[in-house]
Amino acid sequence: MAVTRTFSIIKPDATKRNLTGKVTKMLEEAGLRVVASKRIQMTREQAEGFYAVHKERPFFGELVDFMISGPVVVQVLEGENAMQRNRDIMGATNPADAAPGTIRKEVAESIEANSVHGSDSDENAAIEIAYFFNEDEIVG
Ligand code: RTP
Ligand code: MG
Repeated sequence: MAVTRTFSIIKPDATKRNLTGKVTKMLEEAGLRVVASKRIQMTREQAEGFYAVHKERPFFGELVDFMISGPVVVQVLEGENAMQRNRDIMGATNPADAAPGTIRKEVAESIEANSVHGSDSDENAAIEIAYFFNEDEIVG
């Protein structure tokens, strides 16, 4: 299987509770390598642009407010089939539906404060990585 890259965000609910390390450890133990990482405070414009695909959904405003409510850690993850591997360890969007052992089951607070974002296709991973990182910031 090919080694690929995906994009991850450790969301404000997790950074506020000092769980950056715990979440990263779970990603690493799932076979993903952090090849780029930075802690940032997203601007409203940045968050709206990132979530533009969800613009028409009823939760868009709350989602943007939440994503700028504190620092996030944006990461590029590398591994075999990285996008799917990351989605598997993240668990279902709503932590109430997430399987045991997944990040959202172990850490998340609610469907909004669900601790992590992960790209949902290889195509979106490339777009999302380029939204936050220059190629020279990624060291594989
Ligand atoms: P993500 O994009 O964050 O990795 O999560 P996902 O693919 O599992 O979920 P998606 O459908 O893309 O939704 C993006 C984020 O919006 C929030 N959300 N809130 N209140 C609601 O009904 C609702 N539904 C989704 C979640 O924080 C979700 O991660
Ligand atoms: Mg999504």
